[in-house]
Amino acid sequence: MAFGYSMRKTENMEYQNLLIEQKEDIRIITIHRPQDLNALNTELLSELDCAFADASADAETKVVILTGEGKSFVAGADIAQMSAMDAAEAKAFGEFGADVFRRIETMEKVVIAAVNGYALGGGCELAMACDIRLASSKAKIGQPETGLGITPGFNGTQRLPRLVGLGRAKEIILAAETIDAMEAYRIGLFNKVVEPDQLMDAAMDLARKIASRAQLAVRYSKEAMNEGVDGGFEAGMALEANLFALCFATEDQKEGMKAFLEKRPAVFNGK
Ligand code: CO8
Repeated sequence: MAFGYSMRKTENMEYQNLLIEQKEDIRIITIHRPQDLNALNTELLSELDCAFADASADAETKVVILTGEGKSFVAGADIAQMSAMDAAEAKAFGEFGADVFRRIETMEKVVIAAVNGYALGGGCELAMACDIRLASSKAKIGQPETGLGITPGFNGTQRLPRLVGLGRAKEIILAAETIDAMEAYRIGLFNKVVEPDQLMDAAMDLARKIASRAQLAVRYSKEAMNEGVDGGFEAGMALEANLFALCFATEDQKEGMKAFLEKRPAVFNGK
């Protein structure tokens, strides 16, 4: 699948709307535009694109956690910016955001969304572009666009039905429904819900678990799942067969199986 990031590193990039932290081999990207509840404008989308490209190129980073500062993960695309757009500008903005999200979704490293609060419109779409969604019990998620006179524009119409089924997706999008964290968990939109002060610990625990696995196997598994969902079962079958075989050319496959037979934990080197 030809998406994800090429190896461009954005050395010394200064972000106006993001905080970047490195904890062990885990990169934490925090969206920080709290005065507007982390609403996504063009500048913030560009910064996200750079920050994920940087995490992708960073050899130390194995897993990325994406979260938001304050009471919101992302309260949607910036309505003030969008309100002045004509159709051509809206198309360009929608396509830019959709491309940024698609690069996040298809990057070779795992991305965990730690949904701390509102994830509405573009925020719901951004969370859905991440591989796994953990949420605070205070989180609220939904697609309010039809109440603003628009459709979702960062591919919510495509990702939501894939995650929760067509009927539920239609209810959420057509009725512009915002649902609470437990309901989102019940329908499979959130993987797990924890108390607000436990959210980052839960995200770190999961990130560490994934980071401890054989990284090529993690990457290939993600790629095969994405391909199957997007390109169909047979395309996914073919890709899985190739990637499965490729694993047998890795040092980590030798180590993983040897460690099992020797009844000891595996020590992977990512090769
Ligand atoms: N855009 C711009 N500003 C926002 C947004 C937003 N999406 N959300 C909140 N803000 C601002 C508010 O205007 C307010 O600013 P100010 O203090 O200057 O008045 C500040 O953030 C705080 O917000 P509230 O006072 O409203 O806070 P509340 O706690 O009362 O309410 C809510 C929180 C419920 C989240 C409320 O702010 C809200 O409903 N926000 C809008 C949610 C929404 O409709 N999101 C969807 C936007 S559309 C979208 O995302 C489309 C994506 C695809 C785009 C494709 C492009 C073509």
